[in-house]
Amino acid sequence: MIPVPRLLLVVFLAFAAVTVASCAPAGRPNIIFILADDIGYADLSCTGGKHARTPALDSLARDGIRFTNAHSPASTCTPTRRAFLTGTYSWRQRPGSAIAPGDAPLTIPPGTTTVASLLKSAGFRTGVVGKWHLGLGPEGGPDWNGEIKPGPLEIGFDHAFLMPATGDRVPCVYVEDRRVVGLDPRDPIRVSYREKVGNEPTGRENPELLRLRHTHGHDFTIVNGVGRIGWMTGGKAARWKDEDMSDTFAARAVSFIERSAGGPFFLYLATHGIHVPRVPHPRFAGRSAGGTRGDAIEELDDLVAQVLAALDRLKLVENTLVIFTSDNGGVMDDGYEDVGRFDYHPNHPLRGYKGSIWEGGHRVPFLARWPARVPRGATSDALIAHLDMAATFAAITGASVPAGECRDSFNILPVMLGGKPTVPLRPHFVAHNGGTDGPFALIAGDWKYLQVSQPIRAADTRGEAGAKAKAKGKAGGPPMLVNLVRDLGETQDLSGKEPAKFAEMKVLLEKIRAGGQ
Ligand SMILES: [Ca+2]
Repeated sequence: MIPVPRLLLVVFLAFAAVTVASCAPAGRPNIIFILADDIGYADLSCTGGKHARTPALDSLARDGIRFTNAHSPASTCTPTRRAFLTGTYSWRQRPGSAIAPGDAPLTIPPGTTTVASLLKSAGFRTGVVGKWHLGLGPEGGPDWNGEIKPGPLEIGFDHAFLMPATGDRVPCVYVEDRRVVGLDPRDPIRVSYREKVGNEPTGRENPELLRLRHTHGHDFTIVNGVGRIGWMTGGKAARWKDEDMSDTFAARAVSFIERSAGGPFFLYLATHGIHVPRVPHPRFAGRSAGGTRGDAIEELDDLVAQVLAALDRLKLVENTLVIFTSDNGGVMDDGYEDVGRFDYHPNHPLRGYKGSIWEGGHRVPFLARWPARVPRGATSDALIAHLDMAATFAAITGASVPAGECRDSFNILPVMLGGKPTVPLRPHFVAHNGGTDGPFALIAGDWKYLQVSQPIRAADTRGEAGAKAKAKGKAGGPPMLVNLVRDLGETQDLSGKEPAKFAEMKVLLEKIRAGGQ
Protein backbone atom coordinates (compact mmCIF):
# COMPACT_ATOMS: atom_id res chain seq x y z
CA MET A 1 0.00 0.00 0.00
CA ILE A 2 1.29 3.51 -0.82
CA PRO A 3 1.90 5.69 2.28
CA VAL A 4 -0.43 8.71 2.44
CA PRO A 5 2.26 11.42 1.77
CA ARG A 6 3.48 9.55 -1.33
CA LEU A 7 -0.09 8.95 -2.44
CA LEU A 8 -0.78 12.68 -2.17
CA LEU A 9 2.36 13.36 -4.17
CA VAL A 10 1.25 10.92 -6.87
CA VAL A 11 -2.19 12.56 -7.02
CA PHE A 12 -0.62 16.02 -7.15
CA LEU A 13 1.80 15.05 -9.94
CA ALA A 14 -1.01 13.44 -11.94
CA PHE A 15 -3.09 16.61 -11.54
CA ALA A 16 -0.10 18.77 -12.47
CA ALA A 17 0.54 16.66 -15.59
CA VAL A 18 -3.06 17.04 -16.72
CA THR A 19 -2.96 20.78 -16.01
CA VAL A 20 0.26 21.26 -17.98
CA ALA A 21 -1.10 19.21 -20.88
CA SER A 22 -4.31 21.18 -21.03
CA CYS A 23 -2.39 24.46 -20.83
CA ALA A 24 -0.05 23.58 -23.72
CA PRO A 25 -0.52 25.98 -26.63
CA ALA A 26 -3.22 24.56 -28.87
CA GLY A 27 -1.12 25.23 -31.96
CA ARG A 28 1.89 23.20 -30.83
CA PRO A 29 1.59 19.91 -32.67
CA ASN A 30 3.77 16.86 -32.80
CA ILE A 31 5.70 16.95 -36.09
CA ILE A 32 6.54 14.00 -38.32
CA PHE A 33 8.58 14.82 -41.43
CA ILE A 34 8.68 11.83 -43.78
CA LEU A 35 11.38 12.22 -46.42
CA ALA A 36 11.06 9.53 -49.07
CA ASP A 37 13.93 8.75 -51.39
CA ASP A 38 13.75 9.26 -55.17
CA ILE A 39 9.96 9.55 -55.31
CA GLY A 40 8.95 11.49 -58.40
CA TYR A 41 6.30 14.13 -59.02
CA ALA A 42 3.92 11.60 -60.57
CA ASP A 43 4.72 8.53 -58.46
CA LEU A 44 1.68 8.72 -56.17
CA SER A 45 -1.93 8.00 -57.11
CA CYS A 46 -2.87 11.44 -55.77
CA THR A 47 -0.35 13.10 -58.08
CA GLY A 48 -1.52 11.25 -61.17
CA GLY A 49 0.51 8.03 -61.05
CA LYS A 50 -1.05 4.87 -62.47
CA HIS A 51 1.81 2.46 -61.81
CA ALA A 52 1.32 2.01 -58.06
CA ARG A 53 -1.48 2.34 -55.52
CA THR A 54 -0.79 4.67 -52.62
CA PRO A 55 -3.92 4.80 -50.42
CA ALA A 56 -2.14 5.98 -47.26
CA LEU A 57 -0.39 8.83 -49.05
CA ASP A 58 -3.60 9.68 -50.89
CA SER A 59 -5.30 9.96 -47.49
CA LEU A 60 -2.75 12.59 -46.44
CA ALA A 61 -3.62 14.61 -49.55
CA ARG A 62 -7.35 14.13 -48.98
CA ASP A 63 -7.19 15.11 -45.30
CA GLY A 64 -4.60 17.87 -45.70
CA ILE A 65 -2.93 20.08 -48.27
CA ARG A 66 -1.03 19.10 -51.42
CA PHE A 67 1.62 21.46 -52.76
CA THR A 68 2.26 21.40 -56.50
CA ASN A 69 5.29 23.73 -56.55
CA ALA A 70 7.46 22.23 -53.77
CA HIS A 71 11.16 21.68 -54.29
CA SER A 72 13.86 19.50 -52.81
CA PRO A 73 16.88 21.75 -52.11
CA ALA A 74 18.99 19.65 -54.48
CA SER A 75 18.30 16.91 -56.99
CA THR A 76 20.49 14.44 -55.10
CA CYS A 77 20.42 12.98 -51.63
CA THR A 78 23.10 14.35 -49.28
CA PRO A 79 22.77 18.05 -50.16
CA THR A 80 18.99 17.92 -49.86
CA ARG A 81 19.15 16.34 -46.41
CA ARG A 82 21.72 18.80 -45.15
CA ALA A 83 19.75 21.76 -46.47
CA PHE A 84 16.51 20.46 -44.94
CA LEU A 85 18.11 20.00 -41.52
CA THR A 86 20.06 23.28 -41.49
CA GLY A 87 17.70 25.61 -43.41
CA THR A 88 20.72 26.64 -45.50
CA TYR A 89 21.60 25.65 -49.05
CA SER A 90 24.14 22.87 -48.98
CA TRP A 91 26.33 24.66 -51.55
CA ARG A 92 26.86 27.50 -49.05
CA GLN A 93 28.33 25.07 -46.53
CA ARG A 94 31.61 23.31 -45.99
CA PRO A 95 32.80 20.71 -46.87
CA GLY A 96 30.99 21.28 -50.14
CA SER A 97 27.94 19.70 -51.60
CA ALA A 98 28.92 16.28 -52.87
CA ILE A 99 27.14 12.98 -52.26
CA ALA A 100 28.84 11.60 -49.13
CA PRO A 101 30.70 8.28 -49.30
CA GLY A 102 29.53 5.70 -46.76
CA ASP A 103 32.52 6.31 -44.49
CA ALA A 104 32.45 10.13 -44.60
CA PRO A 105 32.71 12.12 -41.35
CA LEU A 106 29.66 14.05 -40.12
CA THR A 107 29.00 16.85 -42.61
CA ILE A 108 27.00 19.08 -40.22
CA PRO A 109 29.35 20.43 -37.53
CA PRO A 110 28.03 20.19 -33.95
CA GLY A 111 26.84 23.63 -32.92
CA THR A 112 25.03 24.21 -36.23
CA THR A 113 21.36 25.08 -35.73
CA THR A 114 19.21 22.30 -37.14
CA VAL A 115 15.50 21.61 -37.33
CA ALA A 116 16.11 19.08 -34.55
CA SER A 117 18.06 21.43 -32.28
CA LEU A 118 15.41 24.14 -32.75
CA LEU A 119 12.61 21.80 -31.75
CA LYS A 120 14.64 20.30 -28.91
CA SER A 121 15.16 23.81 -27.53
CA ALA A 122 11.37 24.27 -27.70
CA GLY A 123 10.86 21.22 -25.49
CA PHE A 124 10.30 18.59 -28.17
CA ARG A 125 11.58 15.04 -27.92
CA THR A 126 13.46 14.57 -31.18
CA GLY A 127 14.18 11.41 -33.13
CA VAL A 128 15.50 10.34 -36.51
CA VAL A 129 14.74 6.96 -38.07
CA GLY A 130 15.97 5.76 -41.44
CA LYS A 131 18.46 6.89 -44.02
CA TRP A 132 21.07 9.36 -42.76
CA HIS A 133 23.69 9.86 -45.52
CA LEU A 134 25.18 12.93 -43.85
CA GLY A 135 28.35 11.26 -42.63
CA LEU A 136 29.17 10.06 -39.12
CA GLY A 137 32.09 10.41 -36.77
CA PRO A 138 35.10 12.74 -36.67
CA GLU A 139 37.53 13.69 -39.42
CA GLY A 140 38.80 10.41 -40.86
CA GLY A 141 35.39 8.75 -40.49
CA PRO A 142 33.54 6.69 -37.91
CA ASP A 143 34.78 3.84 -35.73
CA TRP A 144 32.19 1.23 -36.69
CA ASN A 145 33.33 -1.04 -33.85
CA GLY A 146 33.24 1.59 -31.10
CA GLU A 147 31.36 4.73 -30.21
CA ILE A 148 30.17 6.49 -33.38
CA LYS A 149 30.40 10.15 -32.53
CA PRO A 150 29.68 12.92 -33.50
CA GLY A 151 26.41 12.08 -35.23
CA PRO A 152 22.73 12.99 -34.97
CA LEU A 153 22.87 13.06 -31.16
CA GLU A 154 25.40 15.89 -31.38
CA ILE A 155 23.22 18.06 -33.66
CA GLY A 156 19.89 18.03 -31.85
CA PHE A 157 18.43 14.53 -31.87
CA ASP A 158 17.59 12.65 -28.66
CA HIS A 159 17.41 9.33 -30.46
CA ALA A 160 18.61 7.85 -33.74
CA PHE A 161 18.09 4.60 -35.61
CA LEU A 162 19.94 4.85 -38.89
CA MET A 163 21.07 3.37 -42.09
CA PRO A 164 24.42 5.20 -42.17
CA ALA A 165 24.51 6.10 -45.88
CA THR A 166 22.35 4.48 -48.56
CA GLY A 167 21.07 1.00 -49.34
CA ASP A 168 23.58 0.61 -52.14
CA ARG A 169 26.60 1.63 -50.04
CA VAL A 170 28.53 -0.21 -47.33
CA PRO A 171 28.45 -0.69 -44.39
CA CYS A 172 25.15 -2.59 -44.62
CA VAL A 173 24.30 -2.34 -40.91
CA TYR A 174 22.05 -0.22 -38.72
CA VAL A 175 23.32 2.26 -36.14
CA GLU A 176 21.26 2.98 -33.02
CA ASP A 177 22.32 6.15 -31.22
CA ARG A 178 26.12 5.63 -31.24
CA ARG A 179 26.51 1.88 -31.82
CA VAL A 180 26.14 -0.61 -34.65
CA VAL A 181 23.12 -2.78 -33.83
CA GLY A 182 23.85 -6.47 -33.23
CA LEU A 183 27.59 -6.26 -33.78
CA ASP A 184 29.61 -9.23 -32.54
CA PRO A 185 32.91 -7.79 -31.28
CA ARG A 186 34.68 -10.99 -32.41
CA ASP A 187 33.75 -10.10 -36.00
CA PRO A 188 34.75 -6.45 -36.34
CA ILE A 189 33.64 -4.35 -39.31
CA ARG A 190 36.11 -2.91 -41.78
CA VAL A 191 35.00 -0.55 -44.54
CA SER A 192 36.88 1.08 -47.41
CA TYR A 193 35.98 3.12 -50.45
CA ARG A 194 39.57 3.07 -51.72
CA GLU A 195 40.65 -0.57 -51.77
CA LYS A 196 39.31 -4.03 -51.18
CA VAL A 197 39.29 -5.12 -47.54
CA GLY A 198 38.85 -8.76 -46.53
CA ASN A 199 38.22 -11.49 -49.08
CA GLU A 200 34.46 -11.53 -49.48
CA PRO A 201 33.06 -11.97 -53.00
CA THR A 202 32.37 -8.89 -55.09
CA GLY A 203 29.91 -8.30 -57.88
CA ARG A 204 32.78 -7.77 -60.28
CA GLU A 205 34.63 -11.01 -59.43
CA ASN A 206 31.67 -13.28 -58.67
CA PRO A 207 28.63 -12.12 -60.62
CA GLU A 208 27.21 -15.66 -60.42
CA LEU A 209 26.53 -15.04 -56.72
CA LEU A 210 24.25 -12.06 -57.34
CA ARG A 211 20.47 -12.38 -56.99
CA LEU A 212 20.02 -8.80 -58.23
CA ARG A 213 22.28 -7.77 -61.08
CA HIS A 214 23.68 -4.27 -61.44
CA THR A 215 23.50 -2.16 -64.60
CA HIS A 216 26.33 0.23 -63.76
CA GLY A 217 28.63 0.51 -60.74
CA HIS A 218 27.45 -1.39 -57.65
CA ASP A 219 29.90 -4.24 -58.22
CA PHE A 220 31.88 -4.18 -54.98
CA THR A 221 31.22 -6.35 -51.88
CA ILE A 222 28.16 -8.59 -52.16
CA VAL A 223 25.83 -8.32 -49.16
CA ASN A 224 22.55 -10.25 -49.06
CA GLY A 225 23.06 -11.25 -52.70
CA VAL A 226 23.39 -7.63 -53.90
CA GLY A 227 26.58 -5.90 -55.02
CA ARG A 228 27.19 -2.57 -53.29
CA ILE A 229 29.35 0.54 -53.67
CA GLY A 230 32.43 0.18 -51.45
CA TRP A 231 34.07 -2.77 -49.74
CA MET A 232 33.29 -4.19 -46.32
CA THR A 233 34.14 -7.23 -44.28
CA GLY A 234 33.04 -8.43 -40.84
CA GLY A 235 29.86 -7.53 -38.96
CA LYS A 236 28.09 -10.59 -40.41
CA ALA A 237 25.54 -10.85 -37.57
CA ALA A 238 24.70 -7.16 -37.86
CA ARG A 239 23.97 -6.96 -41.60
CA TRP A 240 20.56 -5.89 -42.76
CA LYS A 241 18.19 -7.81 -45.00
CA ASP A 242 16.99 -5.45 -47.71
CA GLU A 243 13.51 -6.96 -47.84
CA ASP A 244 12.96 -6.28 -44.11
CA MET A 245 14.25 -2.71 -44.14
CA SER A 246 10.96 -0.88 -44.70
CA ASP A 247 9.21 -2.82 -41.92
CA THR A 248 12.22 -2.28 -39.64
CA PHE A 249 12.05 1.49 -40.11
CA ALA A 250 8.25 1.46 -39.69
CA ALA A 251 8.56 -0.47 -36.40
CA ARG A 252 11.27 1.86 -35.11
CA ALA A 253 9.24 4.92 -36.07
CA VAL A 254 6.15 3.57 -34.33
CA SER A 255 8.21 2.68 -31.26
CA PHE A 256 9.57 6.24 -31.08
CA ILE A 257 6.06 7.68 -31.41
CA GLU A 258 4.77 5.39 -28.66
CA ARG A 259 7.59 6.33 -26.31
CA SER A 260 7.07 10.04 -27.06
CA ALA A 261 3.29 10.08 -27.04
CA GLY A 262 3.23 12.39 -23.99
CA GLY A 263 4.49 14.94 -26.53
CA PRO A 264 5.41 17.09 -28.07
CA PHE A 265 7.75 15.14 -30.33
CA PHE A 266 9.51 15.56 -33.65
CA LEU A 267 10.26 12.54 -35.81
CA TYR A 268 12.40 12.81 -38.94
CA LEU A 269 11.54 9.60 -40.78
CA ALA A 270 13.80 9.18 -43.79
CA THR A 271 12.70 6.12 -45.72
CA HIS A 272 14.93 3.98 -47.87
CA GLY A 273 12.02 3.47 -50.26
CA ILE A 274 12.35 3.78 -53.16
CA HIS A 275 16.13 4.19 -53.56
CA VAL A 276 18.08 1.37 -55.17
CA PRO A 277 18.54 -1.50 -54.64
CA ARG A 278 14.78 -1.95 -54.77
CA VAL A 279 14.19 -5.23 -52.98
CA PRO A 280 10.65 -5.07 -51.59
CA HIS A 281 9.39 -7.54 -49.01
CA PRO A 282 7.90 -10.65 -50.71
CA ARG A 283 4.37 -9.53 -49.80
CA PHE A 284 4.77 -6.65 -52.28
CA ALA A 285 6.60 -8.51 -55.05
CA GLY A 286 4.60 -8.38 -58.27
CA ARG A 287 1.71 -6.51 -56.63
CA SER A 288 1.80 -3.23 -58.52
CA ALA A 289 1.15 -2.29 -62.14
CA GLY A 290 4.63 -0.78 -62.39
CA GLY A 291 7.10 -3.64 -61.97
CA THR A 292 9.61 -3.76 -59.13
CA ARG A 293 9.79 0.00 -58.89
CA GLY A 294 6.01 0.17 -58.49
CA ASP A 295 6.15 -2.59 -55.86
CA ALA A 296 8.66 -0.50 -53.91
CA ILE A 297 6.26 2.47 -54.03
CA GLU A 298 3.46 0.32 -52.62
CA GLU A 299 5.81 -0.87 -49.87
CA LEU A 300 6.65 2.75 -49.07
CA ASP A 301 2.93 3.53 -48.86
CA ASP A 302 2.54 0.64 -46.43
CA LEU A 303 5.29 2.09 -44.22
CA VAL A 304 3.37 5.37 -44.09
CA ALA A 305 0.16 3.44 -43.37
CA GLN A 306 1.82 1.81 -40.34
CA VAL A 307 2.83 5.22 -38.97
CA LEU A 308 -0.62 6.72 -39.56
CA ALA A 309 -2.26 3.72 -37.89
CA ALA A 310 -0.09 4.26 -34.81
CA LEU A 311 -1.18 7.91 -34.62
CA ASP A 312 -4.77 6.77 -34.89
CA ARG A 313 -4.35 4.14 -32.17
CA LEU A 314 -2.66 6.64 -29.84
CA LYS A 315 -5.31 9.30 -30.59
CA LEU A 316 -2.66 11.72 -31.83
CA VAL A 317 -4.10 12.40 -35.29
CA GLU A 318 -5.77 15.73 -34.57
CA ASN A 319 -2.72 17.64 -33.37
CA THR A 320 0.11 15.97 -35.29
CA LEU A 321 1.52 17.64 -38.38
CA VAL A 322 2.51 14.89 -40.82
CA ILE A 323 4.51 15.96 -43.86
CA PHE A 324 5.46 13.66 -46.71
CA THR A 325 7.87 14.61 -49.46
CA SER A 326 10.89 13.34 -51.41
CA ASP A 327 14.62 14.12 -51.36
CA ASN A 328 14.78 14.54 -55.15
CA GLY A 329 12.87 13.65 -58.28
CA GLY A 330 12.19 10.17 -59.60
CA VAL A 331 14.65 8.01 -61.49
CA MET A 332 14.21 4.72 -63.32
CA ASP A 333 17.44 2.74 -63.83
CA ASP A 334 19.76 3.91 -61.07
CA GLY A 335 22.25 1.07 -61.17
CA TYR A 336 20.37 -2.23 -60.79
CA GLU A 337 17.94 -4.38 -62.77
CA ASP A 338 15.18 -3.44 -60.33
CA VAL A 339 12.97 -1.24 -62.44
CA GLY A 340 10.48 -3.47 -64.20
CA ARG A 341 8.22 -1.73 -66.70
CA PHE A 342 9.36 1.41 -68.44
CA ASP A 343 6.03 2.60 -69.77
CA TYR A 344 5.58 5.55 -67.49
CA HIS A 345 7.46 8.70 -66.54
CA PRO A 346 7.91 9.09 -62.76
CA ASN A 347 7.99 12.89 -63.01
CA HIS A 348 5.28 13.48 -65.62
CA PRO A 349 4.68 16.12 -66.94
CA LEU A 350 8.06 17.48 -65.88
CA ARG A 351 11.27 17.20 -67.85
CA GLY A 352 14.25 15.31 -66.45
CA TYR A 353 15.10 13.08 -63.54
CA LYS A 354 16.99 12.86 -60.26
CA GLY A 355 20.36 14.55 -60.67
CA SER A 356 19.08 17.20 -63.07
CA ILE A 357 18.25 20.89 -62.71
CA TRP A 358 15.18 20.36 -64.89
CA GLU A 359 12.00 20.40 -62.82
CA GLY A 360 11.95 16.58 -62.78
CA GLY A 361 15.09 16.67 -60.66
CA HIS A 362 13.72 18.75 -57.81
CA ARG A 363 9.97 19.48 -58.03
CA VAL A 364 8.52 16.77 -55.79
CA PRO A 365 5.26 15.73 -54.11
CA PHE A 366 4.66 17.55 -50.82
CA LEU A 367 1.72 16.64 -48.59
CA ALA A 368 0.91 18.08 -45.17
CA ARG A 369 -1.85 16.90 -42.81
CA TRP A 370 -2.68 18.59 -39.51
CA PRO A 371 -6.40 18.26 -38.87
CA ALA A 372 -6.37 20.88 -36.10
CA ARG A 373 -5.08 23.64 -38.41
CA VAL A 374 -4.59 22.62 -42.07
CA PRO A 375 -7.69 22.63 -44.32
CA ARG A 376 -8.82 19.28 -45.75
CA GLY A 377 -8.38 18.57 -49.44
CA ALA A 378 -6.57 21.84 -50.21
CA THR A 379 -3.99 22.38 -52.93
CA SER A 380 -1.44 25.17 -53.22
CA ASP A 381 0.82 26.26 -56.05
CA ALA A 382 2.91 28.45 -53.71
CA LEU A 383 6.67 28.11 -54.19
CA ILE A 384 8.09 26.24 -51.18
CA ALA A 385 11.18 24.13 -50.43
CA HIS A 386 12.34 21.71 -47.74
CA LEU A 387 14.67 24.51 -46.62
CA ASP A 388 11.60 26.26 -45.24
CA MET A 389 10.89 23.73 -42.52
CA ALA A 390 13.27 25.35 -40.00
CA ALA A 391 11.53 28.75 -40.09
CA THR A 392 8.10 27.18 -40.39
CA PHE A 393 8.55 24.78 -37.47
CA ALA A 394 9.99 27.65 -35.44
CA ALA A 395 6.86 29.68 -36.20
CA ILE A 396 4.62 26.80 -35.19
CA THR A 397 6.39 26.06 -31.93
CA GLY A 398 7.67 29.44 -30.82
CA ALA A 399 11.31 28.35 -31.12
CA SER A 400 13.67 31.18 -31.94
CA VAL A 401 16.19 30.86 -34.75
CA PRO A 402 19.63 32.28 -33.78
CA ALA A 403 20.79 35.21 -35.93
CA GLY A 404 22.60 34.14 -39.07
CA GLU A 405 21.39 30.54 -38.90
CA CYS A 406 18.90 28.84 -41.27
CA ARG A 407 19.48 31.72 -43.65
CA ASP A 408 17.68 30.24 -46.67
CA SER A 409 14.56 29.29 -44.72
CA PHE A 410 11.26 31.12 -45.18
CA ASN A 411 8.25 30.69 -42.92
CA ILE A 412 5.59 29.16 -45.17
CA LEU A 413 3.07 28.42 -42.39
CA PRO A 414 0.45 30.85 -43.77
CA VAL A 415 0.18 28.89 -47.04
CA MET A 416 0.26 25.58 -45.20
CA LEU A 417 -2.79 26.78 -43.27
CA GLY A 418 -4.59 27.52 -46.54
CA GLY A 419 -3.81 31.21 -46.88
CA LYS A 420 -3.18 32.88 -50.24
CA PRO A 421 -0.79 35.77 -49.58
CA THR A 422 -0.47 38.31 -52.40
CA VAL A 423 3.31 38.46 -51.98
CA PRO A 424 5.10 35.08 -52.23
CA LEU A 425 6.44 33.89 -48.86
CA ARG A 426 9.42 32.36 -50.68
CA PRO A 427 10.48 34.85 -53.36
CA HIS A 428 12.84 32.49 -55.18
CA PHE A 429 14.47 29.09 -55.15
CA VAL A 430 17.89 27.97 -56.37
CA ALA A 431 18.01 24.43 -57.75
CA HIS A 432 21.20 22.46 -58.15
CA ASN A 433 22.19 18.88 -58.77
CA GLY A 434 24.59 18.46 -55.90
CA GLY A 435 27.84 20.00 -57.04
CA THR A 436 29.11 22.94 -54.99
CA ASP A 437 29.84 24.89 -58.15
CA GLY A 438 26.62 24.08 -59.90
CA PRO A 439 25.19 24.14 -62.43
CA PHE A 440 22.38 26.09 -60.80
CA ALA A 441 18.89 27.13 -61.81
CA LEU A 442 16.82 29.95 -60.35
CA ILE A 443 13.05 30.02 -59.99
CA ALA A 444 11.40 33.38 -59.26
CA GLY A 445 7.72 34.02 -59.95
CA ASP A 446 6.69 32.44 -63.24
CA TRP A 447 10.26 32.26 -64.52
CA LYS A 448 13.17 29.84 -64.39
CA TYR A 449 16.72 30.57 -65.44
CA LEU A 450 18.99 27.58 -66.05
CA GLN A 451 22.74 28.18 -66.05
CA VAL A 452 23.20 25.37 -68.54
CA SER A 453 20.81 23.10 -70.32
CA GLN A 454 21.28 19.40 -69.63
CA PRO A 455 20.53 16.31 -71.66
CA ILE A 456 17.96 13.69 -70.90
CA ARG A 457 20.16 10.78 -69.85
CA ALA A 458 20.32 8.02 -72.42
CA ALA A 459 19.66 5.35 -69.79
CA ASP A 460 16.37 7.02 -68.94
CA THR A 461 14.96 7.62 -72.35
CA ARG A 462 12.69 4.59 -72.22
CA GLY A 463 10.99 6.25 -69.26
CA GLU A 464 10.20 9.21 -71.48
CA ALA A 465 7.57 7.32 -73.44
CA GLY A 466 4.62 8.82 -71.61
CA ALA A 467 6.05 12.31 -71.34
CA LYS A 468 5.83 15.28 -73.63
CA ALA A 469 9.29 16.42 -72.64
CA LYS A 470 11.20 16.43 -75.89
CA ALA A 471 13.19 19.61 -75.50
CA LYS A 472 16.58 19.78 -77.08
CA GLY A 473 19.58 20.24 -74.87
CA LYS A 474 23.21 19.35 -74.76
CA ALA A 475 25.47 18.80 -71.78
CA GLY A 476 26.86 22.17 -70.83
CA GLY A 477 24.61 23.85 -73.35
CA PRO A 478 23.84 27.57 -73.22
CA PRO A 479 21.79 29.12 -70.39
CA MET A 480 18.04 29.04 -70.83
CA LEU A 481 15.01 31.01 -69.72
CA VAL A 482 11.66 29.28 -69.47
CA ASN A 483 8.21 30.32 -68.31
CA LEU A 484 7.05 27.60 -65.91
CA VAL A 485 3.42 28.68 -65.93
CA ARG A 486 3.07 28.40 -69.70
CA ASP A 487 5.68 25.68 -70.22
CA LEU A 488 6.05 23.39 -67.21
CA GLY A 489 7.86 20.83 -69.37
CA GLU A 490 10.67 23.35 -70.05
CA THR A 491 10.60 22.91 -73.81
CA GLN A 492 11.05 26.50 -74.99
CA ASP A 493 14.06 28.72 -74.41
CA LEU A 494 12.84 32.31 -74.18
CA SER A 495 16.24 33.92 -73.53
CA GLY A 496 16.19 35.53 -76.99
CA LYS A 497 12.58 36.77 -76.73
CA GLU A 498 12.87 38.06 -73.17
CA PRO A 499 16.41 39.45 -72.89
CA ALA A 500 15.59 41.81 -70.00
CA LYS A 501 14.07 39.04 -67.87
CA PHE A 502 16.96 36.75 -68.82
CA ALA A 503 19.51 39.33 -67.63
CA GLU A 504 17.52 40.10 -64.47
CA MET A 505 17.38 36.40 -63.49
CA LYS A 506 21.08 35.94 -64.18
CA VAL A 507 21.97 38.85 -61.89
CA LEU A 508 19.57 37.69 -59.17
CA LEU A 509 21.13 34.22 -59.16
CA GLU A 510 24.60 35.74 -58.81
CA LYS A 511 23.38 37.87 -55.91
CA ILE A 512 21.86 34.93 -54.05
CA ARG A 513 24.95 32.82 -54.71
CA ALA A 514 27.08 35.60 -53.26
CA GLY A 515 25.13 35.49 -50.03
CA GLY A 516 22.03 37.60 -50.51
CA GLN A 517 18.39 36.66 -50.20
CA1 LIG B 1 17.57 10.43 -53.25
